Amino acid sequence: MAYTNITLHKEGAVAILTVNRPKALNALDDLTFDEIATAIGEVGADNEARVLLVTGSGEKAFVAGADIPSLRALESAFDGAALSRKGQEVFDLVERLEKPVIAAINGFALGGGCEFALACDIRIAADTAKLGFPEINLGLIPGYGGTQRLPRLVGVSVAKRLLFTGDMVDAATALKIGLVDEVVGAGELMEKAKNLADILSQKAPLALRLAKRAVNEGLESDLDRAQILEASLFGIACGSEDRVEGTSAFLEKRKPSFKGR
Ligand code: DAK
Repeated sequence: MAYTNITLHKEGAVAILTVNRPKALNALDDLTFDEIATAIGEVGADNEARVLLVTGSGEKAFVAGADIPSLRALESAFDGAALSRKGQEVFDLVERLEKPVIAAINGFALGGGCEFALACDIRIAADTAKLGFPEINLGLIPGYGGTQRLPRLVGVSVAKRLLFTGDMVDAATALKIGLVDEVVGAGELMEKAKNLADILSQKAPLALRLAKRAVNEGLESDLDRAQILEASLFGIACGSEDRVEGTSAFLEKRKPSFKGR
């Protein structure tokens, strides 16, 4: 599939999606959203792609937000709501992809860019990255899931402070508040992110899928229901060939070879 505003390629079992509008600091316009959605479908259908890594092109930005000219051109509240739903749906696809998704945050991750990172499973940031939600300075609020995913990740008080002030935080602060999971030198970001992706690509794909679903869906339920869900998903894992392979390999003191069945 040929893309204009993103690139998608594979390195072994790792698919790498790069938002590629460097002149606009990789801001998300309509076409970019469409292409991200198509790419997620492509990666989901590719049995050889075990992990997705997302990043931004150039050294300056991961994604500097929604495309501001598109936001200015909105003509009505209905246009705004439709745009918001579209972004939400695309980031839901990211969150629901049945493979781990790692965000390699190589620079500014602002507004919609930070919302993109929030929809990923794991966030690794370059020490030069800056993250934040400047929407308030544009007379807006985050419209792509940010007001909901941010407090779930960092807590209500820290989230409100970020959303109300619009202040950017540096990578070290982002790590301290739990907005990212790891900070690495800018020059080694992709290497570190690929290393983690490689490690995950060797884990049992079905179990990864089930673990992701258990966490994501369980967090939206009360503990009793979430544990019933966990038991069901555990049962599904028990029915897999990978469970037989994993437990046998342990007992036979060898490395498991998971097939995703
Ligand atoms: N959109 C389009 N172009 C952008 C952009 C963006 N978000 N951010 C930067 N650019 C463009 C700049 O216009 C500039 O273009 P030229 O002038 O060269 O043509 C180029 O990228 C380089 O940017 P700067 O010259 O500004 O670079 P600096 O190093 O000086 O500053 C910066 C970097 C990231 C601090 C600055 O560019 C900046 O503040 N950018 C805007 C950040 C921002 O406010 N992002 C938007 C967040 S709001 C909703 C749906 C969605 C959302 C909200 C509501 N509804 C439907 C209701 C989400 C909104 C957002 O994401």
